[in-house]
Amino acid sequence: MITVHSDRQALHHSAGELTSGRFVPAFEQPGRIDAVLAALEAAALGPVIAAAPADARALRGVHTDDYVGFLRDAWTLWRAQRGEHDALPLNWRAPGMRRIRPDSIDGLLSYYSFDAGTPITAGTWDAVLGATGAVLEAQRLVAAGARAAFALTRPPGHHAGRNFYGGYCYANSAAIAAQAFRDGGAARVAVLDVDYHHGNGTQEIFYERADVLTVSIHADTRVTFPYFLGHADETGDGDGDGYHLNLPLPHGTAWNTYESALDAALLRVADHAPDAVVVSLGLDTFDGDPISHFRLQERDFAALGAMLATLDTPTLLVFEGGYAIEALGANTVAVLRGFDNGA
Ligand code: Q9C
Ligand code: ZN
Repeated sequence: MITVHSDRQALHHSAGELTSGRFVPAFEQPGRIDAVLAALEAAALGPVIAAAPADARALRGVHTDDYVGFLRDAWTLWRAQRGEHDALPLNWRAPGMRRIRPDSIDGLLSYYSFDAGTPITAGTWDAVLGATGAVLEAQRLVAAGARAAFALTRPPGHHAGRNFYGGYCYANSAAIAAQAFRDGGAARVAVLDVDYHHGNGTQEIFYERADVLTVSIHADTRVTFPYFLGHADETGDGDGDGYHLNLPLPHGTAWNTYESALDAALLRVADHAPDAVVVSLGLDTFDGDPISHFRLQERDFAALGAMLATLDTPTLLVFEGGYAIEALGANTVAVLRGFDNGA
């Protein structure tokens, strides 16, 4: 397995985040990538390459021009008005309020975000361009004939939609890669999201399209972030009707239940007959994850990787969540090894 990352990704490091009413050290932090890189190296899993950053235009296949402009300019505007500390929004539109784009930076943060747990820092934009460069380099390798590649990217992406950020995500790397496969001639693409959290951004981006099937296995959003999407009755709209599948699972889910959901997901993906598969690979389904409530073990991640390989389709694995830093490297290696052994 070849791994692609970017040194720029480390430039996004927030002082902390608002969680459960407290300001705490950020769970989504640069050490996550360092831990995985160290484990990949120790396991001699294959080549690791550092990609060049992407150009802002690379986001435009998936994100709106006004949103990309906001991401590019947000820190500069914030620093000028508010100072060197991380930028966070404080309020959102309620029903009955209007979607008018504000002129002030505080208003713009509110306009483009959906939570207060996703700070914009001095290095966020550079890190996003780094992650986008990495995922597109990995996508090119797969499009050029590699059986699979692993984009070791952060910040993660699957909560970011066409014109919004949240859930630690700013640009949707998996969606950008899926669109790149389409642009490169793939007729059908599937995005399979195995992060603990529902991939609301990916769902939103492709919801009205039949060419990109989206499937998400996640903690039931009746009890878990992001709450307002991810339910089993969401199956796509318009041309995309029937081309989205949500498989919500209860807190406490362990491998036996998870495996059944993964089986159903893989059947749906295979039925789509994709030319390429993009996996949103969150490792926060791990038993020891500090913000999640599933019970997967290291051996289960190996089984997950082997099951992904049974699709026998060119596969791009894109790193998403996973916050148990001490186990993150071993769990990631387990998925990639499982995949390689199953391929
Ligand atoms: N007390 C990803 O895994 N905060 N994002 C939840 C926990 C948001 C996770 C609050 C979690 C977002 C990519
Ligand atoms: Zn997650």
